[in-house]
Amino acid sequence: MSDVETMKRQAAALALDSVRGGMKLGLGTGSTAKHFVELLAERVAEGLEVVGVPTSEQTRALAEKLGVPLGTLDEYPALDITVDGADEIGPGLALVKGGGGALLREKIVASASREMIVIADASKKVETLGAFPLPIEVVDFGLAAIRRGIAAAAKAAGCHGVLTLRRKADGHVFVTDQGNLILDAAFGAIPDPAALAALLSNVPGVVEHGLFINLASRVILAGPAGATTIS
Ligand code: ABF
Repeated sequence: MSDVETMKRQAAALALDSVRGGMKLGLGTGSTAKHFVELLAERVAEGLEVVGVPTSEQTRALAEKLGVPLGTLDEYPALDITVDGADEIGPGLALVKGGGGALLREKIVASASREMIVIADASKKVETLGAFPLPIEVVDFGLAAIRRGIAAAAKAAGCHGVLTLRRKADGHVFVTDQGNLILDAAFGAIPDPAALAALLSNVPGVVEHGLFINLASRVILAGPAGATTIS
């Protein structure tokens, strides 16, 4: 396993320490969350009783394959803990998420959880959000008008940058698990994430965006010198 994968797994293992029998867990998406699902499955095989609610079809398939009992958010609308990765972690535990395209379900599941634990390698911590393009999930109607709405909202929050329609490696347009599209907004820097989040949420056609404000309760960051927890 590479050094960075070892760090991700270490962060995932530390998050697992917070899991108790009987808990209902939101299961995140991405390579770091994958480590958590794998470690959780080992504990389930040893007798730990939990129910997982996956944030993507990808995570559902992995958890099913590994034997983690699953339920839906309709069956379990109040979750104990969600453990998920992030693309950037900024001041105040504000996050950029959605590089994996699962931001909508991730945000719904995290919002339904008493606690959201973010696990990541130390490279994800930044002073200013925005170097990672911000994913914005939009409906498949009136894309040109939606782009204009997003640009105006971004300008009002002091952000400027190119919006790129996300495509898969084969060139086909990327479609989310909910059947929507993603515009990746290369702002470079987001001076006021909370303001941008509120403005983007008001743009007709924007289903959700990857700014997670006041959702993470704890971040476990694993670096070469060990892990630290920020809360
Ligand atoms: C999910 O996976 C996303 O919200 C985020 O985009 C991504 C992080 O992936 P990784 O853990 O592979 O860096 O958590």
